[in-house]
Amino acid sequence: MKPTILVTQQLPESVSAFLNAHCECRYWTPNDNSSIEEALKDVDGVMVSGMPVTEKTLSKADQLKVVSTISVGYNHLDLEAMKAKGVVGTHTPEVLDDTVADLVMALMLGTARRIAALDSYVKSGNWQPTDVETLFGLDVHHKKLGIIGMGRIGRKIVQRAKAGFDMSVVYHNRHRDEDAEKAWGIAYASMTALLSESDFVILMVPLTESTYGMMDAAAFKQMKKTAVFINASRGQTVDEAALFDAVNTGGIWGAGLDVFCHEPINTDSPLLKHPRILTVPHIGSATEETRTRMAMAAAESLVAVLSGKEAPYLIPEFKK
Ligand code: 8YV
Repeated sequence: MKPTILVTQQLPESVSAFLNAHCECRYWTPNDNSSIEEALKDVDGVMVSGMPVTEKTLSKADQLKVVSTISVGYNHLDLEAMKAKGVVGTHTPEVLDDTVADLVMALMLGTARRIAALDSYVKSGNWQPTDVETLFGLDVHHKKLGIIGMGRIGRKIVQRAKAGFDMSVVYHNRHRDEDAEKAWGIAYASMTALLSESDFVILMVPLTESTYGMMDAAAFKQMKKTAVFINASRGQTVDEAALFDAVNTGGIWGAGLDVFCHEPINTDSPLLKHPRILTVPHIGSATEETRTRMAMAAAESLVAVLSGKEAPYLIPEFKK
């Protein structure tokens, strides 16, 4: 008999076909009449994306064996509550690394060269030859890049920054990575050195207790006035009021943001009003190809767990 699973996310056809071949699929969305707790009552697995999975969510999930999230980040999953229920978690690292690194480069270039503001300017019909100087941006090439968090995505950013833009790169990480230093010609730096020396500071860390709010007023104060801050990790790693203040008072030059403390961000947020803050709606991995790869990776991991096989992408905290 096939296992029963709950799908809480729209999936590409190829992924639905794969799941249908291996499982009885049920579907649930937050607009349904039944609660998620009820919907999870008698299923063996669940596919989620950003949906929080808490102790309450799992309160009736006595048959559940696996939560498979279509994301590399898993801060929305309560791992302890899952362990208490004997449920394992899988996620989707690797398949999105290049795509997120591409978006980070786009944010760097887009912020430094003011692409969104200039697009609006041209389309406004107010293009004046004399305005040009006020629209000047900053160079990216040959600058110093500081990456906080040197995981898989960090390495992909390094490749692009080095090969494409001839940047010098420093990084800060929980663990020093001497292989990466040798392979890519990058240097380890303390947080203080990285913040005070870098022209572009990229935050690429998972959201944990120790990274929550790590970019605060004190951190922004250490940055150069000409520096650009980029965040494509999780919004809660940044004190948004401090970031706005830093850009608005000239403490730093600008910021490019893919992620926010609350998503969708409230349209009253001052972050959305500043011309040197570029924003996109959490689309780091959102290309057709990569989102399909992520959904398939999540589906394969879910089916592997339910077939008693080793899941390709078990969340590290569940590895023996
Ligand atoms: C997800 C992401 O697709 O993978 C992650 O951790 O941030 C995105 O790529 C997104 O979180 C889905 O909600």
